[in-house]
Amino acid sequence: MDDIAAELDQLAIEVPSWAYGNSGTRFKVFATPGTPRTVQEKIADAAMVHRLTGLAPSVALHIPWDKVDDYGILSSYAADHGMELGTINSNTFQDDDYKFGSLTHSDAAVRNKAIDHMYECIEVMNVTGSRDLKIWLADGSNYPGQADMRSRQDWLQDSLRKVYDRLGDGQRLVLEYKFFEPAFYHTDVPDWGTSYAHCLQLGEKALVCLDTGHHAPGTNIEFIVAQLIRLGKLGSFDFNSRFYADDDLIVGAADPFQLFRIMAEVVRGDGLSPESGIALMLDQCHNLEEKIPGQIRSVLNVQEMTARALLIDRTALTAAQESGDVLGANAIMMDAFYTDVRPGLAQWRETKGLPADPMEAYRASGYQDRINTDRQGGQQAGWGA
Ligand code: PSV
Ligand code: MN
Repeated sequence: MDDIAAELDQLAIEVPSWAYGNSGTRFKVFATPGTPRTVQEKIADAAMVHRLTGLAPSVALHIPWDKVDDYGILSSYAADHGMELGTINSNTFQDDDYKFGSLTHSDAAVRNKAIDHMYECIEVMNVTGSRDLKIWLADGSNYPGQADMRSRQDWLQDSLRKVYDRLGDGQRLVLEYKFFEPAFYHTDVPDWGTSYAHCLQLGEKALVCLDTGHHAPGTNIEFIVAQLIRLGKLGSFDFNSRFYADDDLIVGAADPFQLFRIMAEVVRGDGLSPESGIALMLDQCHNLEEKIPGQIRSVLNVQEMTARALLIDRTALTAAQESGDVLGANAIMMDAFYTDVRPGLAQWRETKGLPADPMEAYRASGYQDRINTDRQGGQQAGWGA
């Protein structure tokens, strides 16, 4: 562990404000006691995750779910809790006007409304000091012939250009892709190639956001990671797990080996350092499990798979690859993957004055009981859908 401690220290994961609110499926949203009613309470919960793990110093906001009158006061509130406000997530998928699209809509008035929303998000970033504006579009169509897919690409580039030109120094736009849902026939930004093409046209402040849940089964996601890092166009991750579609489950829960392989490419591409500019975010929902321990488990999963990825013997791997030693090379990867890093990470935490077992420390802290008692009345925060 000593050999990888310096790199491990660099790991910083951004948690999503919406993970602390209620969420569910279109069938039912189960509420939990203690759920935040305000963005301040979400930030307080996120701060608890960071206090116990030392891994999650920033929290991403979603506008309008986290709308407040004064973002300066909100930033100070976050700072008082040892947190920073991170990526600003735009939302152009819950307004009736966006039924047939937002930045890609055939009607310029609707496109302008969506562009104005992006401007509003940039205004928020100007106050919070956030670097990234995240754009995910629900835009698409359900039936062949329903929409002019080709024109929509042109409208999309025009709209994005207007947003891009509004970005200030040090600000960036990250364009997320998703292959389906809510549109079922065609999606306007379905894959990394489409996102990359638009970002390339826009310029260096536009980068791709890779949500691990947004690929077809069997997709080699680590290849996409390697390619985007190689091209200098990987802006951020939205980490989560999927079994079937966009399941938004705890990262590393469905397929820890896949998370290991992804982190191996991040490490291979020097993507852990702040200078890489790659934001490691979570984009998850906790439908059944308690939310704060769910987030603790998530950041620990990322740390565990990162540690294993850092343990890959790169020199030996390169030698095996170059000598055509197929099984030898594979064994080097598997040795790293099968290494139990949990005792080493517990020690790493103790050297930093953190609890050796953050899950247990949360249970023992009494925080959940406290918020269950304190947070009475008001409207519990939810996904908004
Ligand atoms: C869309 O499925 C998405 O991944 C986008 O990042 C949204 O902003 C987010 O989910 C909402 O949870
Ligand atoms: Mn996402």
